[in-house]
Amino acid sequence: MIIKKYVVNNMNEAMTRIRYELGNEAIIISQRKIRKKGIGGFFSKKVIEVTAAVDNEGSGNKRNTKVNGEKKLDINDSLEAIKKVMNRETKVSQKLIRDNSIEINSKNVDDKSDSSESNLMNEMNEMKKILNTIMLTGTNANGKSELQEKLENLDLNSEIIEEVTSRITLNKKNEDETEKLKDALAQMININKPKDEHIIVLVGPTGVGKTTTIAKLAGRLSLIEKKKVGLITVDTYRIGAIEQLKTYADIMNIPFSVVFSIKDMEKSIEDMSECDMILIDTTGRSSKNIMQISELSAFIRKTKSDNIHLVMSSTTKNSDIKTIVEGYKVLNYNNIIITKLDETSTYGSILNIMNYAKQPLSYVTTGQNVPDDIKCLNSDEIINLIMGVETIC
Ligand SMILES: Nc1nc2c(ncn2[C@@H]2O[C@H](COP(=O)(O)OP(=O)(O)OP(=O)(O)O)[C@@H](O)[C@H]2O)c(=O)[nH]1
Ligand SMILES: [Mg+2]
Repeated sequence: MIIKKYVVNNMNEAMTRIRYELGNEAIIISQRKIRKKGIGGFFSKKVIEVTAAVDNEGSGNKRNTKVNGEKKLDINDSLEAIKKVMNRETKVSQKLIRDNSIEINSKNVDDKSDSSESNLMNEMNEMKKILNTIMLTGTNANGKSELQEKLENLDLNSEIIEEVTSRITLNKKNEDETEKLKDALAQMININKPKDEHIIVLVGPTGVGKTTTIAKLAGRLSLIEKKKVGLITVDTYRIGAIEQLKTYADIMNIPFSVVFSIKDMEKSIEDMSECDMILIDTTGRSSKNIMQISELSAFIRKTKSDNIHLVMSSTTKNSDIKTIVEGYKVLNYNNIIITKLDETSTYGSILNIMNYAKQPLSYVTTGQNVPDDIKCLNSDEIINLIMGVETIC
């Protein structure tokens, strides 16, 4: 059996498309007015969603959909179940199908007792739920589900798409697609509301915004929260790196120190013992360069900090995220900062990074302005960004 959902402006359009695509044998299983929900469809005008089916047994067109690892949803099996429900209530079903509707009310089933009427309603509601799941997760002509295509457009990677699809399929709540998607995303988001830790170290690839983020944090803590903040850099590698952070320290009038060797680290931290917080900037390194990363690791161990934030740009290619996140694991980072949200228009990378790093998100940065362009986002804000409901300009 082939089952297809059409979103059309009127029933004429639906009938034309159904006859053309599925043939004269096709039956209409349901029709309902919807406001095109889901990603990008908020506030749009009402359309009709028509679900039609045609029996093509023997065509060998049996399709399975991977739902969750080994568990598979067989569309044909599910449709068989639906057919059984429909056959059991032959008279009513046939009348409803002739009317192109499964919207049942008491007038349609006058000849039925109250209990059989409510049984029928329950079964039909079950059927609707099964159909919704099939339409959402079953494959279309491109071999992809409607949901999969939507999630790909949000720039989510294939592992996350599989996990989201699985969570939605297993979600038995009576919610629409958007709510189920929100639920699935919420379960996968991990946030760490930053506490006032004594020593904070930022690590990450070159150019992601570590130094700028340190300056933003220093500005926020010293100028707004009136804390005593000290800055340390171990970046003696890049020309101009010391000057860059020193300039911010001078503007904010806060202590600043450069650590050239591992043994200098303890001394610099001791010199800042009066500070409430010490922010340590590090050299940007390629995660593939094991030598450089282990050199950095020696500096970080000396700080005795257990607040290591991995800084990553939201513009990082999906294929590179895993390499970076894995390469930096030796530094034992326990927070993630995602920068440059203003430079992208899809925010799936937030979830991609969090999912690979398996560490909570502490901050995001949203522009070059020091100290303004840094934020702690809550779960709803992240979901809205990922789903394209909100954006950062
Ligand atoms: N658009 C945008 N640019 C940013 C953001 N954060 C930092 N930048 C810019 O990114 C560039 C690199 O920033 P840095 O702070 O020097 O990056 P870094 O990670 O310290 O770089 P290295 O020390 O060389 O590894 C600068 O031009 C920053 O202004 C942000 O949130 N949005
Ligand atoms: Mg830097």
